[in-house]
Amino acid sequence: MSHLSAVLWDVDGTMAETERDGHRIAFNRAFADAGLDWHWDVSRYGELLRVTGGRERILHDLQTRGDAPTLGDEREALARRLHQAKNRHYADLLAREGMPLRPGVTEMLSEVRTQGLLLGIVTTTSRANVDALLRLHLGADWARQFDVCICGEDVQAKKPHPEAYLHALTALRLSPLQAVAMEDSPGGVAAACAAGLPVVVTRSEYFSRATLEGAVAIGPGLHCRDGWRPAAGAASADLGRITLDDVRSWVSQGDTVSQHGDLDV
Ligand code: XBP
Ligand code: MG
Repeated sequence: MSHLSAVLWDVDGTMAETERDGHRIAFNRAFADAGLDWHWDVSRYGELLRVTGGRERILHDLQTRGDAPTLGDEREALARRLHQAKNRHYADLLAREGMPLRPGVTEMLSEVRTQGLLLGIVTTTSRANVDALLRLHLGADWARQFDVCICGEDVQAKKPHPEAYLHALTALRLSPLQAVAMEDSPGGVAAACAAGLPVVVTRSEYFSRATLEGAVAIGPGLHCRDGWRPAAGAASADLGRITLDDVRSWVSQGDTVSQHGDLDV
């Protein structure tokens, strides 16, 4: 077994399926508020998820629109305004309608805490969005339950750049092999790998068939033991979910797996 000291969590897609029925809806509400008849449907939003960061995603989409401002400064200002409105709608939507954590996440979080490991958030979403989600499940003082929380505002370069992970390791005074990243997307895996961290992938809706390379384990979610590569061992089989011991075992094996999907989003 490795001397695993910390578990670092991505948020969107990994802790909760926030994209399709959360961020996407909030973007569309922000467009409507601004009097724009733009709409990101489920499929278009999947394509746009290649671009990390909501403001960056809007800027990317503006390049395809004939009715977008042509001057760079105006585009930047519009993207910033729409993104701020989107985040307000996102917080409102979550407060009103809720947003469940993915099954098995709560159990893993409490196992990590109970066994005395450090717990971190490493996301490049806005801090307000992390707050909107985690206050629902962990209370208004959720941040106290984490030893580090790196968000989009804390980095110059968003994932797949490793900066967010490198900041977290520095803050925790750990070397990459003392921690593990929990991720769901190719960009997240790339960010963690580039920081030298082992990564466990719980595939999310939008990345269910995406190509993933270099993870220590890839599976459908923490709630089930079937469908994991490498297979989950026999040790925690009676619990019916992925446990911290499974994660430790994958990290200490140190082998990496790749899955080449038939759909790259
Ligand atoms: C999440 C993102 C974010 C969210 C929207 O990436 O890419 O852009 O879609 O949030 P990760 P913001 O799961 O790697 O953190 O609008 O705050 O960017
Ligand atoms: Mg993610």
